[in-house]
Amino acid sequence: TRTPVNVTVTGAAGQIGYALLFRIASGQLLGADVPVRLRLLEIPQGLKAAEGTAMELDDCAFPLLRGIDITDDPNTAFDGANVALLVGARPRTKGMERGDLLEANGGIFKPQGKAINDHAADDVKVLVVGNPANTNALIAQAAAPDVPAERFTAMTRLDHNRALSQLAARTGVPVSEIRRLTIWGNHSATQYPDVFHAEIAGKNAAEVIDDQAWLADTFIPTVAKRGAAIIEARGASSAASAANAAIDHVHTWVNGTAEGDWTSMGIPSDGSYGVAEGLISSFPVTCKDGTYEIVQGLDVNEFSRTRIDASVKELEEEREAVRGLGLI
Ligand code: NAX
Repeated sequence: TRTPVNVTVTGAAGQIGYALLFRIASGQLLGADVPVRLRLLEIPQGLKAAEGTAMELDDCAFPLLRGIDITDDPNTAFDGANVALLVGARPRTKGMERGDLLEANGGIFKPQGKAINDHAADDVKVLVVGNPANTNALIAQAAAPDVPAERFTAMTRLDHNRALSQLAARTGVPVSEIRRLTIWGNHSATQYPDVFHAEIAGKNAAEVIDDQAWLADTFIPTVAKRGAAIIEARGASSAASAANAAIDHVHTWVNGTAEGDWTSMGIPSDGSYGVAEGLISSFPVTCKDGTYEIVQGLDVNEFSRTRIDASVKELEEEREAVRGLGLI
């Protein structure tokens, strides 16, 4: 029998954690034949709720679930971790400046990065979901010099999926017929969902839509502000869709992208497409055998260039800010 894969989830008692853990335990993260062991990391105040979730996980009698450990110690939580989902973060509260937000999150992601560095398995793959996801991933990565930098990724798959769904609604074509969409840049309001290389039922998406005003004034802001629209409607931030995107991100990373398609992941830039090296920025990527590669050679038109540059500029500012705080 296969040895279980250790999956560490931080913020396990939160709302994304609640939507995520059952899907991991049922085999949807890694595959229906891959046993998993869960490690739940919470802050002390969250431990009791995490224990409650673990009781429910037990009560599902998932055949693939080989154990659950709950802890408030990152060194224990990341011990032997093969997959690390960093969901818990410090949310922005009223009156909080960006510097305060970055500093508070530095206090979370720096020690977690160090614990991953010192204790995780050699093949560890890290996905940061907690916001500001790209810069939190950068902080964790900087604290883990012994782990290959490309193992630290940030989630833009929810933005990718939101964009797919908006295109499907506009064109009446099912999402399964839409390929090669790209989210560029930061997981923030400056992100850029790019349809110029996308295909809708085999035809170029920009030509099918043929309405640049709709792209600029409706599509892009709808995707970028979808998180706020969910909060407005639901009275709580996206949880099940965020958990779903985290499942998709890791599943694709491990099991690969479909032939002829690609996905979007926040990954350390190698300088491709003029994105400053080292920034964790979203790119079009293909995945195979547990590794990913940036899709090369795409033409970037004027419309796209301006928007990619604006989002990358924001990432550079965030990097400068965390440098100034001594977090990287
Ligand atoms: P919740 O506030 O429901 O849960 C967060 C949990 O993290 C809490 O249980 C808290 O106790 C725990 N936590 C805090 N600090 C911790 C630490 N140092 N170690 C371990 N656990 C810790 O938030 P939830 O709705 O689950 O969202 C989690 C994060 O995902 C937030 O930062 C949110 O902004 C972010 N999101 C990111 C998205 C993305 O696309 N990248 C989309 C959804 C979501 O908004």
